[in-house]
Amino acid sequence: MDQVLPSARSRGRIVVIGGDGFCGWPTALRLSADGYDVTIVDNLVRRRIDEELGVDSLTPIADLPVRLETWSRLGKPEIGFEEIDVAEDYAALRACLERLRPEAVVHFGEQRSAPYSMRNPTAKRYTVANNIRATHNLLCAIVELGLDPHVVHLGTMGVYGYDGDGLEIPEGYLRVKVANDEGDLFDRSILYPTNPGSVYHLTKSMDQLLFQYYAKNDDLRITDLHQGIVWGTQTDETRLDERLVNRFDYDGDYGTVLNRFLMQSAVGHPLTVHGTGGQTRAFINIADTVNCIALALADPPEAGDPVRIRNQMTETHRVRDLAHLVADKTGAEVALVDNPRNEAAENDLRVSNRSFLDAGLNPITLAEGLLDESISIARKYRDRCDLSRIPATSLWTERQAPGRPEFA
Ligand code: NAD
Ligand code: USQ
Repeated sequence: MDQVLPSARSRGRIVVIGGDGFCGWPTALRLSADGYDVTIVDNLVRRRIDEELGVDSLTPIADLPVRLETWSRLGKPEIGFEEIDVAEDYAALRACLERLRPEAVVHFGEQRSAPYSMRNPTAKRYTVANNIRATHNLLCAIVELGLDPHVVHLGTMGVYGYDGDGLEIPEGYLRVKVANDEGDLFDRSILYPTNPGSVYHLTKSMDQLLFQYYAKNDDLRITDLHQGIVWGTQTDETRLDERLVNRFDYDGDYGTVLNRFLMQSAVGHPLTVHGTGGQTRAFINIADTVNCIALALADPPEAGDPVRIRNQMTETHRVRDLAHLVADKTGAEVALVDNPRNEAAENDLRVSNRSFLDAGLNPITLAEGLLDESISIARKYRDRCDLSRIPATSLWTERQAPGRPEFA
């Protein structure tokens, strides 16, 4: 198969797996704007899951060919697209990598909703099969082809778990001392013990072991980004044309908490705080997601290095504090609803994000006006909201709904 040569001015070829999604689309545009030759690999399953759930992005997202044509018409470099299911079609993935021989692969291509992963046995099994096979197929194909791309994977803060007492979570590794029978102490650096809170988060914990093994055995160069909850919609590139607008999920499965609160305030729905709202989580704006990936790509590990793990988050907040922040800004009502999840009612959270700060990240925070942008987007498109899709109905355990047919 012919190999694709980079154009003269290219900073290198990058494959963005999952590049039609919420984080992948603005990242693909940013990397293209930065001068990389970008090819999106996606099987468009996320759009099909919307159909399955009977919901649509609050923003009217254009089909991927229209998105790509719009980008080219703005005079930007062409972005390639290959429709491949990387979990199911190993041969197509391998052929794509063989042809492109990318310098980097950014891997967003997984089922990313915790509630969706807990809906029923079918969704649990799909999430595990899709996510683990996607990651393993990528690593396996790179080794089979003898390639050496920098693999940048989107992991999650949720691998660390959320029943902490406020002790700072390090970036991936925990330094421990282990005693032998004589009581002599030995230093060890181990993967931070995982404590996933959903089947989805479990797959990200399992991904970590795949990365650890392939970095050790095959010298693959891997960065795993443990990302917090992403909020916001637009980036500098997606603002350029309405047909480039990013996805805005608001439904009970895919909508994440802050974007849901912003949208709920726009349609006059009470803000749906689960339980007491004492859950503390890590957050990052979508523009900083893109900034962090650019920074991670600029600083690849060497062959033989352990997996480089970076915590990709900029601030932590308690859910009820976010609800009151949005309520104070918009006049929305705050409602405490039964928590559909099996999670700690209250937790503290402190996270190190030292490596991105040291690399020059200047974090965008909730205080910086982008909340207003999200509120105005939510207001602009509120007529597209289906109020019946707002409640979160995926329950974590059978005991929360005994006899419910979908758990049978
Ligand atoms: P998304 O669902 O919007 O996008 C994922 C994309 O991957 C979709 O376009 C989907 O079609 C594609 N995809 C899924 N399985 C695939 C397969 N087998 N083959 C090819 N393509 C496939 O999700 P997102 O919000 O953009 O998240 C991207 C990544 O970032 C995920 O891995 C997620 O775990 C991680 N992440 C997201 C958040 C967040 O708040 N959105 C936070 C932390 C981490
Ligand atoms: N929550 C509410 N009300 C809502 C929605 C959520 O109180 O209407 C609560 C949840 O119970 C939970 C918290 O808010 O305690 C966060 O929920 P979320 O849906 O915003 O985020 P989560 O399920 O953790 O998943 C999201 C992304 C996932 C990513 C993860 C990062 O969907 O892909 O991995 O954020 S993290 O949370 O840091 O693990």
